[in-house]
Amino acid sequence: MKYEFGRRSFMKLGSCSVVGAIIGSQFKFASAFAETDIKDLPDNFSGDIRTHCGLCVNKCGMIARVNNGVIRKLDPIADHPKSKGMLCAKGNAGIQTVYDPDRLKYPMIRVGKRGEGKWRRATWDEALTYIADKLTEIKEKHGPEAVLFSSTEGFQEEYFLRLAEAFGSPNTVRHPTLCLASVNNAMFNTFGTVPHFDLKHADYVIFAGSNRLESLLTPDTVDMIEGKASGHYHVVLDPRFTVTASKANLWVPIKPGTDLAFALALIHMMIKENKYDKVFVEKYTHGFDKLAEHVKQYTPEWAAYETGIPVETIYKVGKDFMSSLPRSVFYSGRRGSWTENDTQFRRAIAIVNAISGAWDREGGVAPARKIGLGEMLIFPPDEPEAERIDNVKNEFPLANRRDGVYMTLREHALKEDPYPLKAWMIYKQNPLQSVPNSQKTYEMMKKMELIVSIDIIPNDTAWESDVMLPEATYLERTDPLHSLGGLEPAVALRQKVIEPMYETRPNLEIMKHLASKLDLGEYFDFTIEEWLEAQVEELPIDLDELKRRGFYADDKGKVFGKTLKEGYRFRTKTGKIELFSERYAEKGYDPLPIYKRPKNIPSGSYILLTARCANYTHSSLQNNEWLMAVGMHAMAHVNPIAAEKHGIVQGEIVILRSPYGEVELPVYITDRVHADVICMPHGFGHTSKGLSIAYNKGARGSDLLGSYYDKITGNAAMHEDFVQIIPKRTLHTEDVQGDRRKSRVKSGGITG
Ligand SMILES: Nc1nc2c(c(=O)[nH]1)N[C@H]1C(S)=C(S)[C@@H](COP(=O)(O)OP(=O)(O)OC[C@H]3O[C@@H](n4cnc5c(=O)[nH]c(N)nc54)[C@H](O)[C@@H]3O)O[C@H]1N2
Ligand SMILES: Nc1nc2c(c(=O)[nH]1)N[C@H]1C(S)=C(S)[C@@H](COP(=O)(O)OP(=O)(O)OC[C@H]3O[C@@H](n4cnc5c(=O)[nH]c(N)nc54)[C@H](O)[C@@H]3O)O[C@H]1N2
Ligand code: SF4
Ligand SMILES: [Mo]
Repeated sequence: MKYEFGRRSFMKLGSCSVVGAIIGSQFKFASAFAETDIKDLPDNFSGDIRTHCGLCVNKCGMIARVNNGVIRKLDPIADHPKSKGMLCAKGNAGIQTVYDPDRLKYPMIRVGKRGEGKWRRATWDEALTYIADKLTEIKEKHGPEAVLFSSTEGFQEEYFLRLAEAFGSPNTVRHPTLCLASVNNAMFNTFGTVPHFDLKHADYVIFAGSNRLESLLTPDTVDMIEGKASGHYHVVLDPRFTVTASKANLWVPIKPGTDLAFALALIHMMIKENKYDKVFVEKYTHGFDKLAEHVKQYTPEWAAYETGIPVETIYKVGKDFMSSLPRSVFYSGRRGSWTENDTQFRRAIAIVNAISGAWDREGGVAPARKIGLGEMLIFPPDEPEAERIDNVKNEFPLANRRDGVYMTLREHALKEDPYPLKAWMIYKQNPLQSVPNSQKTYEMMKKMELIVSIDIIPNDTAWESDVMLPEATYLERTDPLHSLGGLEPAVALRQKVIEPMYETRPNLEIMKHLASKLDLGEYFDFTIEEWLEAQVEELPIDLDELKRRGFYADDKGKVFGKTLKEGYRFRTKTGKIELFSERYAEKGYDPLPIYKRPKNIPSGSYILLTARCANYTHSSLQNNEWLMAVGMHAMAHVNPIAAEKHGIVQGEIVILRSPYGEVELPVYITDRVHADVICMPHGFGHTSKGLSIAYNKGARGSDLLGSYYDKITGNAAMHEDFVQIIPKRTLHTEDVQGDRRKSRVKSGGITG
């Protein structure tokens, strides 16, 4: 399929930033249907339908403009409390998700060797019979625990997890231990809840990483933009000069893995200078004296040495943070899969916010609200008999058991410890890209007699499986309601805006059909409409009204202070905000965060970082032609000092080599990246030949990463790896993207 204007001219509109609205209006919609057989398009509807985007975790509210069964345009819902009028570039380009000629259209059964790409089209009945027979055989021989069910969040994920439960397998593994398990654990064990940040009203915000203008998160992205526009001060600690850093008042290019030193020094300053909120600390927190004693050692001078940040900058941030209290916050971040000590870093962030007096106030950090939903009364499956293969209960006693621990689960599976895994059911996940150390994932796949992937495109992992099952996309299916928690909560309805194309089906239909073949039909004895009716029961509006509005929000807005009322008990061991974590102490973890210096960088090597770009979600959207047209960014970002050391020139192809693998990438030399670091974008380098656009563009980070993880939560530690850079002495033929921001930045400097 051809797009009608050049990549370069489109890039001028602004790449790697929030350019959604522009994209939506620039493209000729007719181009979306080239090569799609018109007879496959249902033509049963014209009009606007309110629904929710499904292209990343955010679930932005949107309006689909449909004409004669064809989606013409996607627009944001202006007053949606979660997305606040935002529909990002990806959201706008979501039409292409439906009309991508490469999408999975029919159930496919592998005929050649795994990964060879030879498939035959099957009917649903045939494919599901094939899967059910194999699963039954495995269950009889090895028990239901021999089947692994892995998945990533999504509105229909609960039906997948329900099938796992009904089947009797304890082995579910979800995305949190690749993502935010450390953040959640640290927040929960400090506050008894995972709080949200009022970025719209906070006068002073410190972001560590948390690249909110590229790694989009609603409502935080919109709130921070509005906060900035009204004059708030933002500090970004990041080894890269990100778009977020470029809009901040101060960029602090910190040495990776040393943020805990910075946070401890901030606590040190707050206590030493008596700028913490004494009344609050006295009344609501536990363990202050121990904290004060503990942080005496962590001076700004010491932190300057560890982090590479000039000591004056640390003092300046500390002073400004303290003088803006209580409207100063240290933002928690989302992806905490950084280092082996990440949970302790997030604990230090929690402690800053706990002693600052910003808790549960406007412009501070507060518990999320959630709107209650009714529940469908259905038959609950029995608890699985077998213990989990990853032994989370004993190895990570404070981790979420149902989420499992990806990194150690794979080790257990490889060693068949204490039993083998024989089948792998995958829903909405691409572990070959998203789990570090792809070599080990391939090894684990070899152990499997059956691999099934339920996806919408033949992504890398699906391509290496035995059966690919095509789910209908988020625009073609009606999902269960979701109550989106936050400072301004909402109930989101995703309803189909067109009929499912080809032979795709919503996951519920897939699960129902498979369950009936496994003799588990009784667990799925309901329809999506019945499910919705049961859920909507608790709301003050009925389902028809909800379908018209697309979402429900109460009129309370942001509510602060509930936890400050007399007699409130925090859900921690002591009932108070725990500066000193009693649960950590009980389980043998450091109850106060202790700094651990990152490993020394071997000579000639660099810390590998993988980063997101606003135009892609992980490894999901690289086959979206509209988004690829905006700019690919699949380059190794290298600091000029490193480039000079290795004699590398702009645009040259280099090999990045780690102990686990090597990849080739063109180089982009820029002082926007710390001299100790090589950064590559996450989610590129697809090996699936089923993806005609994404195939073999860029490289996969998972091929270079090892198997490190955080000891408290098991969260993958993706910034513990080093790579060598080896020039190939060949030039990349495409133009290297111009460094438009260069003149405004100096490495190690301050930008405003
Ligand atoms: N466009 C887009 N948006 C997304 C997603 C997506 O795939 N695409 N994914 C969503 C999901 S699931 C998540 S979890 C979030 C993730 O959102 P974030 O938590 O923001 O995660 P990242 O973008 O991975 O990392 C943010 C920044 O951390 C920096 N960094 C790396 N190491 C260090 C360090 O040691 N110290 C400091 N201070 N900074 C460091 C990186 O350079 C990077 O710029 O984004 C969400 N939003
Ligand atoms: N190197 C590196 N690795 C990382 C990260 C990183 O920054 N760097 N980030 C980590 C983080 S924060 C996270 S959350 C994980 C995410 O890990 P994954 O959840 O594996 O993320 P994706 O790569 O987006 O893969 C999602 C898959 O779901 C498919 N899909 C999309 N929509 C649908 C749908 O409606 N139905 C079905 N059935 N399938 C669908 C997509 O085609 C894709 O194959 O990755 C982690 N891995
Ligand atoms: S892809 Fe963009 S529009 Fe869609 S949910 Fe995510 S942030 Fe929102
Ligand atoms: Mo994530």
